[in-house]
Amino acid sequence: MDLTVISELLPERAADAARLEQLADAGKLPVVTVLGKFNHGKSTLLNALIGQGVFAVSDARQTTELDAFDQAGVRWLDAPGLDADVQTEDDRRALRGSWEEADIRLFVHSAREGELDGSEKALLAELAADAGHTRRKALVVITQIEEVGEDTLADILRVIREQAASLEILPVSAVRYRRGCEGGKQLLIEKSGMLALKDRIAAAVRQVFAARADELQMTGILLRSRLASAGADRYGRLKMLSAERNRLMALFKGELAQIQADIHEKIREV
Ligand SMILES: Nc1nc2c(ncn2[C@@H]2O[C@H](COP(=O)(O)OP(=O)(O)O)[C@@H](O)[C@H]2O)c(=O)[nH]1
Ligand SMILES: [Mg+2]
Repeated sequence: MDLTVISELLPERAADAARLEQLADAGKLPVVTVLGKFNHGKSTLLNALIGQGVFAVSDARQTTELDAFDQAGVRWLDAPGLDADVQTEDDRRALRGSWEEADIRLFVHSAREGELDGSEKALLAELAADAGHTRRKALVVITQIEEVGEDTLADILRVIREQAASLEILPVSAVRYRRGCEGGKQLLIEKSGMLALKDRIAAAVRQVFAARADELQMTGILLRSRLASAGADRYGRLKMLSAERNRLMALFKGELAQIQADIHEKIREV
């Protein structure tokens, strides 16, 4: 399929066309990315998952561009926060890039912030809709759980389960996990929730190539039918214009003949 045709005929499906380009690259590693507001622990979570301090962590806004790290057959992608400055071209491109490139999306929300806010709920709705038509995996990861008490955490999780009803929710603490690893404390590692998250991601990674094949097929079918109807619309408009042109032409010819007849009449009179 020629992708330039899609951007010409279906500008509203440009993101699907960009994703198709990604899917066409058979050698591409499974891509895992983080989504969510900044300062919710996205970069810290990625560092904990790969076991190295690769991505910049800070209280200030750090990630402005896509930052990737390949490890054990997976590409880990750090992206700017949901509240990134979308006025700047870099941020916009990075956000779009992480959305298009990623096979597995970790929606990150800090337990310290309580329930989800409006912009997070909107992003979750987008993720759920996307998962419906692409089968791309999205997991909700609640970070920094050691910062709130057990009861508070239970309350927050109950509300978020209602807010993100169709998605899996995994509570974690990257800090507990690091402490547990450094001190060889198995209980702390267990309580960090990170092993459960790692297992869940590994299972999703194993599904990536099958999911991509499905997505390629489904997106292909969707775009083909949209292109066909856009083409039919154009063909219909062309036929209408051509009929109108023929009508005007006939009218014009009739009038011309009339004028010629009038002139001949006048000449004969003279
Ligand atoms: N207590 C605690 N702090 C964390 C945890 N994860 C991240 N942080 C802190 O939260 C702040 C923002 O983290 P960062 O990973 O840069 O967030 P990002 O902007 O979403 O990438 C930093 O000061 C981190 O040290 C955690 O699990 N527990
Ligand atoms: Mg970050």
